[in-house]
Amino acid sequence: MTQQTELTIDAQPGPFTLDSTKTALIVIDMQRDFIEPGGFGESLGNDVSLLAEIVPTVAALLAFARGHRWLVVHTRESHAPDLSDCPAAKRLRGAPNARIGDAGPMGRILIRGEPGNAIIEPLAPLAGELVIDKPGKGAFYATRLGEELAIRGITHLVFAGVTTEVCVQTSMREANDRGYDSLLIEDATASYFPAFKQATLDMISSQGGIVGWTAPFSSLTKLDEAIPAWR
Ligand code: TIU
Repeated sequence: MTQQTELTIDAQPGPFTLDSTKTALIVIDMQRDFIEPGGFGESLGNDVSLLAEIVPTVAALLAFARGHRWLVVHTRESHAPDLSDCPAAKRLRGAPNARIGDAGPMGRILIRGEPGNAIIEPLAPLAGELVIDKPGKGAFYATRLGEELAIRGITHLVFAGVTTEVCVQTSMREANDRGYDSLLIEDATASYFPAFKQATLDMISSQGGIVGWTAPFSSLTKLDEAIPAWR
């Protein structure tokens, strides 16, 4: 049977309708530097254990996206080894002994190609999926993401990843300015600060969806349970 490509998802502030042939899942920065001890997240003074809790849900969301043949995009926050793409306004954050580019237990912090910069193994990209290295908080800033989406005719974006109020929210605001309709999966995103996560979810969907939509992952899976012939 032909797979139905249009899905309508229960979301805040209202239903989010997408066409799978024009949709991309954007998984933001699920890399060791943020999720494991010894990386950038910990160097900023954060408890990284909070972020690991979403890994099973992000893995299930990846499986859903692959099953529905969405374009899958993974981002990594990363910098060139010579730090030419890391302004002082960014590098001078964190504790003085553990800044971007400094040596850490997983290699140089937030540097492209270092062990700590890799996407965590349970969420590893598959062949054919896009991996975007981004020097900023937003996934569109100084990357080829916009061009990659445009040549594939993508109109709708589904977001997951970390952290909710920093790189995820920045990327969703960039997407909104560029004309994409965006949905954030609530239990597939995390922050070092749970109150910031909740505030961000509220900010995104308030004012009639001023930035986009939010929904729990169950709003997607219940669609497959209702019509198993889609799979
Ligand atoms: N510090 C923090 O919450 N986030 C970042 O620095 N980068 C991302 O959100 N990926």
